[in-house]
Amino acid sequence: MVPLIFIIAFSIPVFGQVHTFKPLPYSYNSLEPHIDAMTVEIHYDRHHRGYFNNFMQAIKGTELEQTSIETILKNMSKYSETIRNNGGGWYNHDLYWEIMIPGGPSKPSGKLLQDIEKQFGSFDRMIEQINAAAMQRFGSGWAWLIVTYDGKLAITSTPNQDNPLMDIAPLQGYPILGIDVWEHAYYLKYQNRRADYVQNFWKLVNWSVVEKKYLEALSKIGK
Ligand code: MN3
Repeated sequence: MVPLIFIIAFSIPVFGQVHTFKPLPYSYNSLEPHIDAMTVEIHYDRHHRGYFNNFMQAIKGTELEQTSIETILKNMSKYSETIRNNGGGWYNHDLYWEIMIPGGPSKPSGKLLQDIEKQFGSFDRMIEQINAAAMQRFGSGWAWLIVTYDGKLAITSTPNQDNPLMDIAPLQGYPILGIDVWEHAYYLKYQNRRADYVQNFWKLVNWSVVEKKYLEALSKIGK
């Protein structure tokens, strides 16, 4: 019989792991024909995994190994460029894959739909504004639908692997949907045609996941 104290001591490195690289929630070809299998494979297994590994390397031996990624992002002005780029890259892609789970409703419903209509006039007008943010982002970055800390839906865009949780972002809040507009997200299939990729992205969004994230964000800010 192994004493309990040893079980606990040897379990900590596994169960105490704050940061983990999540499996892709579907197969590489699940987003076809809108996003091709090779793009998903390279994007997830090279780019996304690379951000995670570089982030883990950058925080090795520091207290950030035990700090949630959300807390790290919210205090990003204190940390290095390497942690900013790779911590952001890891977090952003987790959200990106999660909201594209195939087979969900193609439009929001319930409170999210009501609040979209209140904030933007209609669902279609919100999509137009997010598309504009995605198209206007020069070079690499992201377009976002967020919940600001006063509980409003808003659209914003960030360069590189920044995101709206970072205290250096121009408009801050909880991201509930993000479009990756780095060329690595679309170039194999769409080449320079970012607009076509962005249009097709909407065919993949699972709005029940976005709605769940919306309600979680509201509860985090006490709304
Ligand atoms: Mn990417």
